[in-house]
Parts: sequence; structure tokens; C-alpha cells
Amino acid sequence: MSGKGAPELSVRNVGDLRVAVVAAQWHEKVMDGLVDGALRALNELGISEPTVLRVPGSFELPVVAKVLAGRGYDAVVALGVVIRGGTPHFDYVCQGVTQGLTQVSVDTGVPVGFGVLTCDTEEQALDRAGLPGSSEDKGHEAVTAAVATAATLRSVSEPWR
Ligand code: DLZ
Repeated sequence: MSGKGAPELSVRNVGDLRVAVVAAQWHEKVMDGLVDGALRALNELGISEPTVLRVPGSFELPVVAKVLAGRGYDAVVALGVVIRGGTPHFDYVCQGVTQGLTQVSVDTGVPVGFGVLTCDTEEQALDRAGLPGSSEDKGHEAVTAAVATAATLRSVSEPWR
């Protein structure tokens, strides 16, 4: 998938939103970049003291995202990296986490930022991790998308604002 065509999102007046980040732990260097990018985005948006939780692997992201979505958070951001190996395991983990996070979001009405990289190689993942030299910053993007969506939902639930 190409990163070209991404919108310039303008997200304002969101400092009071409650946001939780849940991050897997496989591929430490890439994950460090994704988590840093997510925290940087939250700071830029004026959202202080976000909840940050870690899970072992990407497959565990949906269950924790679901519990967080039920605990009053306005948005949840899921971060992970899955790198293709020599077996079909990659496809099962990618399918499980993607469908799981989609289901959480649609079922609960809480936006879930999808910051899960699904890559053929570690180089591809590093290039998207928001590290020095990376061309993309997917942790930052996932936060911005989730918070923008939460702001949109708030505008329709409180139309007098
Ligand atoms: C087992 C596994 C493998 C092979 N690869 C990855 C990966 O690249 N990225 C990731 O986040 N997790 C991986 N896992 C672990 C699974 O997500 C999960 O934690 C285990 O299957 C235990 O449920």
C-alpha cells in the first residue's frame, strides 16, 4: 500500500479527550519508533498523560483494545509490527489483529487507530517507524487518525458545540 495521498488532518480542541495506547513488543527497535511517534502526536495535540499498555504480540492487541474501549476512553491506538516469515503464521496473525481491531471499533463505537505494520521485511518496517531516516511515521499517523475520528464523533453527539 502506498503512503501517498495521506490527508493533512487538522485536529483542534481535543486536549480533554481520553486516549489509550496499546503496543505489542515484538521487534523492539521498530516498536520503540512507533510508540515514540504516538506519544509525540499526543503531546502535539495537547493530550497529556495517556494510558500506555504493553502486550506480548500483535495478536493480543484486540482483547486489550476492547477492554479499554469499554472503560471510557474516547480513542484507542493499537501499535504493532508483524514481519513475514517462512510459514503462513504471518497471514493468521495479520488477519486476526486486523479483523479483531475492526470489530472492537465498530462494535464499541470507539475509534481504534490502526498502527500495526504488516511488512515483508524488517527494512520496510524500519522505514515506516518514525525513526531517524524513516520515510513514514505510522505511530504518529495512527494517533492523529484516531483522535480526529473521536473529535468527529463528539461533534455529532454534541451538536450544540
Ligand atoms: C508468534 C509471532 C510471530 C512469529 N511473529 C510476530 C510478529 O512478527 N509480530 C508480532 O507482533 N507478534 C508475532 N508473534 C506473536 C503473536 O502475535 C502472539 O503474541 C503469539 O502467537 C502468542 O499469542
